[in-house]
Amino acid sequence: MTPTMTPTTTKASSVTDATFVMSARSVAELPAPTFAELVFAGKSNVGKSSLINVLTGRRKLARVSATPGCTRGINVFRIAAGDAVVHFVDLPGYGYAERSKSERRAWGPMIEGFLRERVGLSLVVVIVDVRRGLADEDLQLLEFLDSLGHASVVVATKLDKLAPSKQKPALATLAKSTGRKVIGFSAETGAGQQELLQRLLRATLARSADA
Ligand SMILES: Nc1nc2c(ncn2[C@@H]2O[C@H](COP(=O)(O)OP(=O)(O)OP(=O)(O)O)[C@@H](O)[C@H]2O)c(=O)[nH]1
Ligand SMILES: [Mg+2]
Repeated sequence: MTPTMTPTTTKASSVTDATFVMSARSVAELPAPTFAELVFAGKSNVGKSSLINVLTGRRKLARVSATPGCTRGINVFRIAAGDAVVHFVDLPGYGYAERSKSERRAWGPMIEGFLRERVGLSLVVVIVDVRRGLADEDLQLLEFLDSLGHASVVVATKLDKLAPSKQKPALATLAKSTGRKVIGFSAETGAGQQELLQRLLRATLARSADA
């Protein structure tokens, strides 16, 4: 099935509806790729679920926890913004040592399978903690996305935890080491929210133009 999207404008930047669709334990369980998928990936506890809640304006849409490893399955949300309807996909975080061995072994193939197989995939948002910079897994993920030809954007979150004078240099360092644009973000202050929403909308429009 071809993913269908019918956005007609880039003006609308706010989410008008957001609902939880499902939590899948495997790629096979996921719904048919009817909607363009915007995917959120990154290390455990960086703030992926918090970012989804801020973007959608729903405080409790995605479960957030101070304990790493909160998001276990592939969580899918249906999001309406203006004329566009897309799926946000919250992936379980990587690099969480406390997971059981079998869970850690299952993570790689599940995410790899997801990134290889989902034909509706429009953009992968790779989220890093601005204070911690890039982990090996982040770089590997970015390389993997490039090899698959998937568009990606790096978001450096928890910006509020850095002194204002340190924010720009930290973002510049990340941009240099990833070789791509980095959007600074904070779930606490809402910084970067509009810029990221615009980027997500552009990705869905680009996809619908391709279809
Ligand atoms: N100060 C600050 N705290 C944040 C921000 N984003 C997330 N947090 C906190 O970081 C912790 C982890 O947030 P989550 O959104 O659950 O992180 P996650 O990446 O979804 O974590 P997993 O599902 O375990 O992979 C929570 O205690 C959040 O409140 C932010 O921008 N600023
Ligand atoms: Mg999470």
